[in-house]
Amino acid sequence: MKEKGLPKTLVLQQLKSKLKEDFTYDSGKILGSMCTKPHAFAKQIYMKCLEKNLGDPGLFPATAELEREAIQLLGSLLSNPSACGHFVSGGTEANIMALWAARNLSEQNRNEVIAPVSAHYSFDKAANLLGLKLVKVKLDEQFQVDIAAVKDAVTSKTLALVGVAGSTDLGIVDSITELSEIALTQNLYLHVDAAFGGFVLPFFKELGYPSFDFDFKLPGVCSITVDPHKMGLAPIPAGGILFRDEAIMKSVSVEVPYLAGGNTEQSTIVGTRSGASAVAVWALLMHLGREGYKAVVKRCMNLTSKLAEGIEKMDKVSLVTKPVMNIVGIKSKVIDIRIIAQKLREKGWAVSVFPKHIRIAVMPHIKPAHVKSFLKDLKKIVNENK
Ligand code: 0PR
Repeated sequence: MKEKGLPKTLVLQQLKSKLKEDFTYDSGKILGSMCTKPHAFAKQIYMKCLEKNLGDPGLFPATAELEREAIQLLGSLLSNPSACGHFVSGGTEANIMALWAARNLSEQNRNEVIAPVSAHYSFDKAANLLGLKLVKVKLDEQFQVDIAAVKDAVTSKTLALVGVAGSTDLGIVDSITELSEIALTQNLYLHVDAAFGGFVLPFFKELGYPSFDFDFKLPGVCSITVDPHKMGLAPIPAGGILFRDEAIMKSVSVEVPYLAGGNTEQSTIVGTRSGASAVAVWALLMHLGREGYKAVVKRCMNLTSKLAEGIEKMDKVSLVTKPVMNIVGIKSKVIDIRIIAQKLREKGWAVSVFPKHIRIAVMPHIKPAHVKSFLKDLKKIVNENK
């Protein structure tokens, strides 16, 4: 650090030039992200609440109450208005918290968690941190977790099952109904990772898309990850962890007796935590309502169909599978997918590259013109390749 500070104008100038390297959502070039441009109203609220700290609810009881209300609103979206939980830094922390609770509630001799190979890498982190063994099971032909393989993997050491409702690579929804049945009969904890799907799937029935049971409606589901900073349009950081009831959440709580407001129980990994995130989510849920979010999903799904149709018409590339939600997988039998991604990058497009396919997340910041222009560039790249 320099001894003497610089005038604000100079710092701003430097900052402007340094930040130029970053991609922007407005450019429409970010096709591989599960985050999006935060809603303007949420941004406005967030800015108002920068000093709010949910780590000390005795100082900010109103903020803590708004978090509770927002969690209940999300709970009602996921078929359980009496769900409890927290807004955390993201899906990673939410998934860690779920396995933390599962481990604390289980008998001591159990240390295995069964998850599909499609589960997000945050479960590897969670298992590592918590001293658990992650048993990964294969997928079936529809890219859903193979239920027979899950049943085979259950042992006397199993403590939890993980199901994904909107997989990171393809947006696939596992058969949570069947996982719930296994969890109930075998007395196992079931966590559903709906970090992405939690703000998408609840609207499918009304929108006329094939719908899935994945939430607390299923009696075996103990917790759900649902991230406002993905399809919820909230500013980062806003992950969400919802537990079916207090008893589950209490398994990870510690007493913090010395804070203002007296005895406080804290059931998060971190202490100091953004109140602005929680208030912004509350405001957005109130402002958009079911109708607002449904419209966002409808737009993204319509655009997903346009993108998928465009890919289907092309030679040399094809869809990995018909998109279930607003995530599209593009594969090629003749061209290395990495080369296609590299050429796309040279044309300014940022996509995600999985071992066998390119992933596009058709997020709210993507407009029809962006999809059109992407398809044009992709066609050119594919045709140029000998
Ligand atoms: N669960 C699922 C199903 C996910 O897809 C992700 C992340 C997580 C949990 C973890 O969420 P956090 O990243 O909030 O901890 N999914 C995206 C991915 O890994 C995250 C992402 C977001 C990637 C924005 C890129 C990006 O620009 O692909």
